[in-house]
Amino acid sequence: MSHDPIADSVLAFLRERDPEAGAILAAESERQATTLELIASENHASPAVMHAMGTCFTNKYAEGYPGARYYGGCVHNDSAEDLARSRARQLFGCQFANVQPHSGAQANGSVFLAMLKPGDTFASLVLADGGHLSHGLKVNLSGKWFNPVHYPLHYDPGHPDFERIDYDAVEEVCRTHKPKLLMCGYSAYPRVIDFARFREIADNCGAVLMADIAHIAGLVAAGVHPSPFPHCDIVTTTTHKTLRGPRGGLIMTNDAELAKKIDRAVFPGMQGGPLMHVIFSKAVAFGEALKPEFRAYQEQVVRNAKALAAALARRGYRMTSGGTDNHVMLVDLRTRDAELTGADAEQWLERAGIITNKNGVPQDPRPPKVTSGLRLGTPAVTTRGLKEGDMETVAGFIDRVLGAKGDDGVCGAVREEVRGVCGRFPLL
Ligand code: DSN
Repeated sequence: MSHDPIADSVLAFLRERDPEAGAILAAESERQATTLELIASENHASPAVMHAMGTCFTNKYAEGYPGARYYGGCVHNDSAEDLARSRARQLFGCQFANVQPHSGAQANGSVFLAMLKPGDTFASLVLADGGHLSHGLKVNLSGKWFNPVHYPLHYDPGHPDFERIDYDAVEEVCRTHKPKLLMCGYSAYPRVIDFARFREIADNCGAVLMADIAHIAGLVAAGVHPSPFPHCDIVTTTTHKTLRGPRGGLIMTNDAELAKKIDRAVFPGMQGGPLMHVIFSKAVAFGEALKPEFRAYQEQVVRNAKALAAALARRGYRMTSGGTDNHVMLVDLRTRDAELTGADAEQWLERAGIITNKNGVPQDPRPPKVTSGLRLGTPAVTTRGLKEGDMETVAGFIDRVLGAKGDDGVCGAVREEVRGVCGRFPLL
């Protein structure tokens, strides 16, 4: 038996038919059930969302869009995709939604394909400051085929907006480089994004304004972070982070002409057959997100993040930008211990059952595989039911492990206590 009913129902089939695969699933199920997941981009999807993915919709080719497919037999696939699209529109208050992108990177790539020609300039925040690899990293298609220019944060520690977006500098970068597309929305940025200010800047330089809200989508859907609509022309997101759906992407707009370009870019431009089982599951997840309890969940995510940041700050850790407004925090480990690296911290914490990811802090002198920071987020532990008071306990676990520099005995002792917390806050 594993620790969750979804895995158990699959294991019932695999036990005899494919025990080798079954053993891998049982182990992953056990790992998720008995560890505290603090990776800001991960979550625990509901049984309904996970079950919806494991259905006969995986058997179907449905290239095209509802009512205009290239294959027969799509009648119920049309219903599933229409349901997902209409719920996405309702959730985010917009007029057009494309639910086919397989991932956030594919959603962003589709927007580039729709809006830019190779060599065109776009403006974004660089990965090292909290952006994403699909926002112009040189090794990614976005950086190889297009011309990214990056706007800065405030890097002066004496500035009141230290490590927050320098909106005047965004304006300056856009005035100088005249990007065709201006991107906002980030993967490691703990503060509220001023979409209205980005709109003004985009208007001043004639750029299309795109927001990648992959991290904050759940907060936006619940009204806990300001919406990119009506300010942004195009909004992309993933569906599996704070939104707590299946792994996938989504693109939205209020502009009918842009919607047509985006649809053509996703299919046939970027992708072939849509993952209909995932689209069906997206519909289920969006239905969950439309319920009042989803707002309460997102409010708790933010309260927990603030509590965890404060509890770590009391133990000598510096949060970049001084704290968090959303679900994520970037912990600068050097204030606790100048020698401590993100790579070591990630490994030591994993041995204690606390799952995190190393992450550069702005202007980090260490390389990306080492880093001086840890990125922490509260969506997954909040799904388990942990509250503000429990964040003090979690901060204490983290500090014991890092203070002892990953000592085996300390990691082992914390591992047992983490199992205890997981037992008190079970999944599903
Ligand atoms: N890898 C995701 C994250 O962790 O933020 C973004 O794609």
